[in-house]
Amino acid sequence: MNLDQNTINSLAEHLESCELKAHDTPKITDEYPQMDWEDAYAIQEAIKQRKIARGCRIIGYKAGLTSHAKMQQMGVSNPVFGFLADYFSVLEGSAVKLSELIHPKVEPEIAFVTKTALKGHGCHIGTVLAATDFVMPAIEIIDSRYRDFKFDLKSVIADNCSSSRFVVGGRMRPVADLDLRTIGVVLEKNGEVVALGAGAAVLGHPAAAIAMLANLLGERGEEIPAGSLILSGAITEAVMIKAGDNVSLQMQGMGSVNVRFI
Ligand code: 0L1
Ligand code: MG
Repeated sequence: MNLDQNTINSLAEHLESCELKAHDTPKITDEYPQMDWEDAYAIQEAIKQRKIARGCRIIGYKAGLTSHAKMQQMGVSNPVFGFLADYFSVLEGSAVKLSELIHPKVEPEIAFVTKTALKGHGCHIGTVLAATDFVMPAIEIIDSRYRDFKFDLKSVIADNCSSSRFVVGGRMRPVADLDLRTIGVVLEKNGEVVALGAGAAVLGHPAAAIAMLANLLGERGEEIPAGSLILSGAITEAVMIKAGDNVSLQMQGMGSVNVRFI
């Protein structure tokens, strides 16, 4: 690690305040170019601890930049991982207020809910599927705190991987009778198709993203608890939205989920 604990805490406070007040900021590596990967995850962890101290519950995790489409869109080559706090969850049918966000985008994802804990090392697709209670369609609403989306991977990790909101819906499906690689997804905005793809866009199999996350957490002595919700990463590139937009995600065999923005 290259940053001391005081710097980590003050960067966590800064980034969380940007999130809560919907203010943007230059990427933090401009001021701290020496920041390394461990520092980046330590800042994310400090943001998580700030939320827990205020009474938030951590309900799960997310994998990001897991598809070639997203990696290409962002100009990076590795997945990243963040956490989901309780208030990130938007109930289907309610509206997301754009005044609470900076410059949000939507992404179609498969959400996994675990029935047993997952702990790396050595997790693989089979371990993940065995620990999965059900999967369901999810729309992730990402909202990077970085001005004009000018960021690098370390700054993104520190910023909890642009986590902001998500909505799940459609049908809960057990994984035993699904091939998650071939599940087709269609994302519509205001009735027009804006992105489409299949589950295999996420690292060849969406469960591979969950396995990577479990293995990363395992290195730190942590596990994914039973009952966690995990967003496995965008199947397509992210799509910008504005007030008045209605977004609908259809996932083959899993129904649809909708969200509107005001
Ligand atoms: O969910 C994700 O794919 C994380 C994206 C991080 C970068 C961005 O804000 O697009
Ligand atoms: Mg995402």
